[in-house]
Amino acid sequence: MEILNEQQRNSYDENGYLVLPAHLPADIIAQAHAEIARLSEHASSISSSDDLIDVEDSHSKDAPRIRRIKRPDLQSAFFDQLMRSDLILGPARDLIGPNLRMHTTKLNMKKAEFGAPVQWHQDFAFYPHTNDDVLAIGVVFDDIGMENGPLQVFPGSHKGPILDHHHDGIFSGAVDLSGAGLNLNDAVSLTGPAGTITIHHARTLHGSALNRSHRDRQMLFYEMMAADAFPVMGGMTRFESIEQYDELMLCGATTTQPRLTNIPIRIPQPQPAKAGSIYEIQTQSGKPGYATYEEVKQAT
Ligand SMILES: O=C(O)CCC(=O)C(=O)O
Repeated sequence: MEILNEQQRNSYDENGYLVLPAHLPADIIAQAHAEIARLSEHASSISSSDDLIDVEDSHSKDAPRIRRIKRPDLQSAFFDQLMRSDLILGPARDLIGPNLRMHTTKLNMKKAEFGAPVQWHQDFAFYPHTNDDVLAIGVVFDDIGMENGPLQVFPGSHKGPILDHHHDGIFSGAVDLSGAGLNLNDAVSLTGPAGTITIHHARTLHGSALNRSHRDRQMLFYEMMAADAFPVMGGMTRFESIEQYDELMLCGATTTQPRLTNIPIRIPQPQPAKAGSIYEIQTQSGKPGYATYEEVKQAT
């Protein structure tokens, strides 16, 4: 074990998530804020989402509202280096072994007053793999409390089925909690000071509410898997060749021998008409979930 102790690993195995409070030093958090400010400048030159930035429905060039900075590892050497540092890879190696491949990265901005919810889902519903040594590390850049949309998880849900993320036969990336027999009161909110990291298993059911508070909740997700977890056909992992796939290796050795384990999967097909970011996909779910900014505005 590099970073975690046995108790933390057992807790992850049991509950499907882990929180390491104040794991990153203050200078990294300060640099991250400067990088976020730099990458955010692009928003005032676009009127709708593009390859770099996903914008809120209420965005305009004059009043920019960023929902997500896409692939921060590609847009910023700083976020790429952070992903490859022992601060991030150490805990992942402790949980799923020495050979790690990146799936994707994203920086969910959840800005004060209007930052969008992410409806309940399991990552594995979007990208089923041959085994479930697949996880996401969330890096918290602002203090997160109950009021600014913490990541919420259902403990132990990573041991259950992949729930129904379809609507009218079309993949829509969201779960109806009560339809699945779940109660929001049983979810755990992952709060902590800036510098905290969260880790959740790809089968863990999770989501986060609209940020109506006066404080931003900027959180970057590094998603990765054991190198021998291969995407199952029809999932949303795209690569053109094995060479391109191997470029995603973060550490250790690649393989051409997928490890198959007896786990539940569902194929996220057919894809919805708007198959962009999770935010766009989930607008087509037709399922009850966290209130959106537009719904709250209409009600007040
Ligand atoms: O930002 C969040 O709270 C949830 C992120 C997430 O689950 C996602 O972007 O897929």
